[in-house]
Amino acid sequence: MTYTPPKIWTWDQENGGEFASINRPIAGATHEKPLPVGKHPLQLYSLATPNGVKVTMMLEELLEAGHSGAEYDAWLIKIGDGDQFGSGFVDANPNSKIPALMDHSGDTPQRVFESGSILLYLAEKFGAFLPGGADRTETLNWLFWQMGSAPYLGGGFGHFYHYAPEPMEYPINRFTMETKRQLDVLDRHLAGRDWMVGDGYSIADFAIWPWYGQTVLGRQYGAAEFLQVESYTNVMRWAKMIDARPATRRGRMVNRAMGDLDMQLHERHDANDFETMTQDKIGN
Ligand SMILES: N[C@@H](CCC(=O)N[C@@H](CS)C(=O)NCC(=O)O)C(=O)O
Repeated sequence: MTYTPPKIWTWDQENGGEFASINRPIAGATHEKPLPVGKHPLQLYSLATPNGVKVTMMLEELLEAGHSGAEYDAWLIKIGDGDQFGSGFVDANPNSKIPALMDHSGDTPQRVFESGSILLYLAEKFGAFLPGGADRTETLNWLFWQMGSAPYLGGGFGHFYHYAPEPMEYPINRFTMETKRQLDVLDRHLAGRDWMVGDGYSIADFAIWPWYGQTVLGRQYGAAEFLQVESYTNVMRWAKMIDARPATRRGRMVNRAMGDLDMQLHERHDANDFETMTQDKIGN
């Protein structure tokens, strides 16, 4: 099947595919909807996709480490329903993508969008998970590596292997090649080391684990066998180590709206919510 692009591209709203109902060639709000604001200074508007989980696993680790100022309210943004195009959300993130954070602790509310910017903001605010000196630069190297790389894994490989209306050899080959190359980059880097940078947990791990760690753990796109994830032994060891942490489990639960009901905490307002407010306990 060949395709000849027309002289001018036009928006075909009926072109199908998993995300046809939310994809648009224009930005901005589609409807008026202020964002809710809870009792804590930090207000997170998110969904437990890998980009959302980066932030919730960091917030839960901050709390676990005793940073009580990291208490937060997490509100569910259903991107399939178009919540990211509400006026309040667009004010928090003009790019209409989760995660978005509002920090109300100062004189004027501070918006923070892009998951990498949020991780860096929290690291600097709490003086945690970002080492100094040469390791700071190395942490930022890997943070920015993730921001540039994951779109090939998610938007490229994941989209064409899992979400596209039909399998297409050319894009699947192209993005599988790149995804496996990226996994090999990580596997070589993680040989003989526990963490992405230095000898401790950092925002580089928070950024990379939800995408690449969860891919080798077999949680993404039903692609574990296709990608031969077991062969990335160093990534696998690191992924399992982080997966076993209680804060990782809590971070994965926050704003989760699919899968096992006991893992779905749609909104998080209090540390006890993990015990009492999951969907298996409160139903729909
Ligand atoms: N570079 C962004 C990517 C965020 C992103 O792609 N979020 C997706 C969910 S994982 C989203 O909100 N999609 C909604 C949409 O595209 O309308 C970040 O790291 O924060």
